[in-house]
Amino acid sequence: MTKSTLTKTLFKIVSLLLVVASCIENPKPVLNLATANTIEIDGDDSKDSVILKAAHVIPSKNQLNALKDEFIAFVHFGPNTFTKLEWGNGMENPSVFNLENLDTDQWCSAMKDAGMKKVIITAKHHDGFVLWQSRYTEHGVMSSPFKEGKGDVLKELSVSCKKYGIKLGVYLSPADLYQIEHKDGLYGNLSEYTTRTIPRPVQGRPFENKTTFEFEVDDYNEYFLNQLFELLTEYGPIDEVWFDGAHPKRKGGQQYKYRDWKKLITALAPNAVVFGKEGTRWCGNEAGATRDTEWNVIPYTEDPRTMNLFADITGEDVAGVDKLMEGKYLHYQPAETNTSIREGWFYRNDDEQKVRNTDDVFDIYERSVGGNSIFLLNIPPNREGRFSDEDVNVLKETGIRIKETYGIDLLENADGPVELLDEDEDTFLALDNDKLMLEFTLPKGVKINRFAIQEDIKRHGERVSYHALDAWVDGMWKELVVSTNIGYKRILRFPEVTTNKLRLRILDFRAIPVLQKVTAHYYKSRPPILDMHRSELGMVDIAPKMSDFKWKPHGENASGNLTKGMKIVYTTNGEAPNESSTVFSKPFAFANGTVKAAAIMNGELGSVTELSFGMLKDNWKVLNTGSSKNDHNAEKLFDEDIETYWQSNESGVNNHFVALDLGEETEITAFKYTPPTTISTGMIEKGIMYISKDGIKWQEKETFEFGNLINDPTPRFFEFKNSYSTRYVKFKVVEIAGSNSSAAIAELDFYK
Ligand code: FUL
Repeated sequence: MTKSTLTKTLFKIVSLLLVVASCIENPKPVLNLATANTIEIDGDDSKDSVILKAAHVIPSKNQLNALKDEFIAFVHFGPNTFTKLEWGNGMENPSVFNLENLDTDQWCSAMKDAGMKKVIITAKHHDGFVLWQSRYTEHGVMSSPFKEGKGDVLKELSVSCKKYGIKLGVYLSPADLYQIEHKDGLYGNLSEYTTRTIPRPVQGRPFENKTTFEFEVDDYNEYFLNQLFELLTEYGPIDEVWFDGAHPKRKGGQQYKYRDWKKLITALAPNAVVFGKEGTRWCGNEAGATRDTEWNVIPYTEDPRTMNLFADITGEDVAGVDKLMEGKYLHYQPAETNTSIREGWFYRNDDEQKVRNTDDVFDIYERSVGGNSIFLLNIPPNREGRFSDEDVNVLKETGIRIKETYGIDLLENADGPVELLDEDEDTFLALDNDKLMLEFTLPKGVKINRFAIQEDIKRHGERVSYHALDAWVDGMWKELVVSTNIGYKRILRFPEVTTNKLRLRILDFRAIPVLQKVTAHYYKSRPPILDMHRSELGMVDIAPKMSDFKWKPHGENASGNLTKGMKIVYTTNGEAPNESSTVFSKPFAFANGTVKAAAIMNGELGSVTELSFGMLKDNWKVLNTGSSKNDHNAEKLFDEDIETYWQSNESGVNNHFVALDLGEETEITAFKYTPPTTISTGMIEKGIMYISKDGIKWQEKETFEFGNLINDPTPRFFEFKNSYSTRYVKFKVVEIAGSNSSAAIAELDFYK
């Protein structure tokens, strides 16, 4: 018998015993198979048996803890904070990291206020600069002016984490531009794979932890393992290790011996969940978008327990039944919904770089944590070594909303299945096939608009695939909302209703559902987030952002309900709007400046939305272009519609330019490039701007460079070295992101 047949037979025997045991102990056989973190699909499995297996895949202890942390922080900090770039190139002089003050206590206090449980810091981003006192490189804080080379950002953060009770995780980028570009760099240096002892001893810098490992590795893997050893033994405990899949560049066919990294992590940081490998996965976007249905049982064609390379899992349906059928292994792997509180992952400035408002962050919180995933929100510290005030306020406000809404369970005194209402995480309720409805009766009517449900994933995996919630209103049941899967947690959102009786109906499932907890809540609606748009003729319109209210049950207009009695106020002089600002009543003409607007509801001022508008474009014309694809002519880059875009043809090096006539001679000081968002190609990474008095003879004036556009296609603002008086401008594209060969611009704006 081969090892794999033996394992399969054992699995079947254990499963059978479990079924028998569960039938004796409990009349409802809720465990039909042995549960496991990974279950193999056999050649003879039918669709039904695959579904049943999926319902028995459960999280590991570390994955479950990661889910229970719910809301966690990301910190992107390094040379990019000072160079204002999204991606460094590895050639930065460490002296750019000119940090004079560092206040990690302030970071942790703000995270604590937000209700975040863990922080993951970019100990090393793609540029290869290290934020800790590594023994194995000079490219880092040790060569920077920060505390005269003696500073250690990670050490200070780990001390603050302990003080504030926040768990610590490390981001260690496998891509390392310093090691790629530097003449003695180790990345892809084609060194031999030989037996190496980790950690490599360094004279005068002994380790307190005396564990050693032997691995067959090359220079870069050894370097990486040595650094992991430092991170996991000298700053711990470490609760997450974050491996980014992004690679601005590669060299020499460098391979990563992840299985060896994993051995080190398992031994030195047994509580750490590993992101980007079999532990947790990327949700597939960096915008804070969530799937309506996020199953965490993921199909793999190779065994994830022994895999070295993990591809990104993207797309809308990644683990529906049809997808499961394509796999050979079913593996539990929660998604991390990762996004930044600011435009971009690194801090650039306090005026141009926009910060998400509280409504936005709270909305993502509800969709991600309440959508079976972990919410990982990045807050990039500024050049003063602190979180900026605006970010701190948003974190604080978000924390208050979470506490006010979810800190109170309106089912506290309800009658209903006690296993679901008590605080004991070890009680659960298995439903009956013929009784899939649960009722909760309250002593008196309460106002609710949120309902949270948790399955007993720890012991029984995720099973529910469709469910509905009803309220008893005017002597009858009224359906409030229907939804799909549940898993770790589903937060249902619906227009407020006053009721003393709620009914949960399970409508479809992968195996008999086993629930762990239900709670009901009331979210006090705030003035809505606003949206601004300028027409081609330069008229600015302001209205509640509809996309934030997608959860419109039964055709009822939830947005309308929530915004009753609302008024919108705005300013154009840079000041924040307040009660006495101009009331918006109809679109107004505006150019060259910033509009700040907020809604006021029940006397409460909502989050400020701001948008900077360049000069009017009504007289612009296209002078010429290198090329344009059908339906993507260059007029599209000044039509005030970010959904449409100019796109050049793939072939020909001289195809990628566009020259514009601005209608009259104008003094310009900056431009804004809005990349297309409806396609993920064509992002302009490098370019040159020319000006001309006659549209014939051109003078080169500015070169510009933008990073991380594919993952983060938000507008980029570029300020000129000088102001230029010109009527004609030309943009020549020098480099397109992701080795694409056709460039695109959704909108271009010039500022006076
Ligand atoms: C991406 C990186 O390229 C970004 O710079 C950032 O670190 C983000 C979290 O992951 O892939």
